[in-house]
Amino acid sequence: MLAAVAALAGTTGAAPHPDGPAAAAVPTALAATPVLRLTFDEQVSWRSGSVVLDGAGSARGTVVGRGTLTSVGGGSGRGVRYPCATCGRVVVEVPDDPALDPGTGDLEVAVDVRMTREESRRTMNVVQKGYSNETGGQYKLQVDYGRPSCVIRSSRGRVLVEATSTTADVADGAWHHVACVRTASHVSVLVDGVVRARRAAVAGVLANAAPLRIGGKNATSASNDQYRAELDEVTIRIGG
Ligand SMILES: [Ca+2]
Repeated sequence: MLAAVAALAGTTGAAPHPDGPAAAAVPTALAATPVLRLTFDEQVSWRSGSVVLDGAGSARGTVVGRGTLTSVGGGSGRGVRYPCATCGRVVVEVPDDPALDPGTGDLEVAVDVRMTREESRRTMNVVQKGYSNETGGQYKLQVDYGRPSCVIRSSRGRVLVEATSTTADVADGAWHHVACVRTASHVSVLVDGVVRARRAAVAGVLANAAPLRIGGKNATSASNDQYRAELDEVTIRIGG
């Protein structure tokens, strides 16, 4: 696998150590204006059917499922608490929009998360567009057992990047900014602005007809990988 990665890196002119933290010239976050930003700054409770506004006050998402999202002190302003382990399943769905599909371009999926160790003891999908078998591909940011990881599936295949080190652990009860960044040559997991895992991967076409879902893959399914902690500031950026 490493040889394959090196070969891919060689074809794209990437740094000589594509998986190492010393790799240079790899953007770690996109400067592009967000195509979506959900701030959760309203101090309300969201139930099934509730509308979720973006940072400009426009309706962008809808709460789906059986459960309640409650307002909490957030990573910036207010944030939202997802249902506890016995409190139902719920996701925020943002309808499909071509603006949320990177095509062959750069992509950043970012979110602030806060969870305790106990809350972290499960697999949790935080932000995703598309299922694993979705026509057109999938992007997904998840936190499994307190460690963030990113899945990017495009016309060039599926890439899973897991941040497994203790430095990437986000289950300490504090807010952490987690991001998945895809560039032309790499997929990276960032925690609080620091690259904690990275793999070389040539960017393929990623564009699907699925909604963006926040907090789970499908609220109607028991195997929802339901998020059961706090989150804030869901941000999607697409670059050239
Ligand atoms: Ca907020």
